[in-house]
Amino acid sequence: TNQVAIVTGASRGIGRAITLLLAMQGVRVVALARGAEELDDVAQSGQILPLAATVTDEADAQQAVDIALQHFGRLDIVVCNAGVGSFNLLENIAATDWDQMFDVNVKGTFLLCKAAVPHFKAQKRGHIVGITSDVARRTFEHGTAYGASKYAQDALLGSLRKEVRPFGVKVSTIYPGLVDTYFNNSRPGSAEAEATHLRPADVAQAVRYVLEAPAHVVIDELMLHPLSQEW
Ligand code: NJP
Repeated sequence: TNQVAIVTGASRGIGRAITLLLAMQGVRVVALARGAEELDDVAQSGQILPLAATVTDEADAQQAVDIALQHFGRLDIVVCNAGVGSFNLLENIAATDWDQMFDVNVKGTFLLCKAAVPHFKAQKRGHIVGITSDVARRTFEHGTAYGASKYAQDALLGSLRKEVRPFGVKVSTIYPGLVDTYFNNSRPGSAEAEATHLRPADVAQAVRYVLEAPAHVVIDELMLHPLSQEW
């Protein structure tokens, strides 16, 4: 494959696993995160171009698209993965935390899609993959802010799917359950998480699967959970 992707939230967790799996398959990746220096060790192959940027800034999102086109000469895939969450009773959620969840999870997805879609429509091809959450499809205590942001991100992607389909552009939404990452100040790799959580690589395989669908097939939605998780 000669393809080029942008992956957001690529420094850690799920985004890093997606970046590494795509690179292993020969996809060249603009790997966007605020802490892109965490990718320095894997950037040497030349397959991965770390980009220190924030998904919440419109100019940064546009820069990611411009760099893909200038440095690698094309853009085929964007993976909107960057996300943050904090969990509490509604009355204990700081308004600043609410804003951050909506800025990163919803506006971040919006801004990268906004930058990439004109290019995808013009070339009549492209694939947008959104990493949302199973909580885009269920409600839970302590999830008023995070859950609302994931429902919003999911609605954005679902609406966009209808807008771009006539142009041959695909939107696939991935809904993971619990994943063993740095999310919400976790420390991945514990023995307990082995049984109760997906690995970041499991979600990366789901992304690979939707990307490998034949040209005439779009996998609209894909949900995955650890077998132990009731949801
Ligand atoms: O989280 P974590 P995950 N601009 O904390 C980046 C969803 N999800 O891999 O900027 C650009 O290990 C941050 O990089 P940095 C979740 O909602 C998770 O679990 O350097 N990047 C880091 O690379 C999210 O959408 C679970 O700090 C920004 C990455 O995001 C996605 O999976 C369950 C950024 C976060 O890595 C990946 O989360 C589920 C910004 N402004 C859905 N802010 C789960 N873990 O259980 C943050 O259903 N990042």
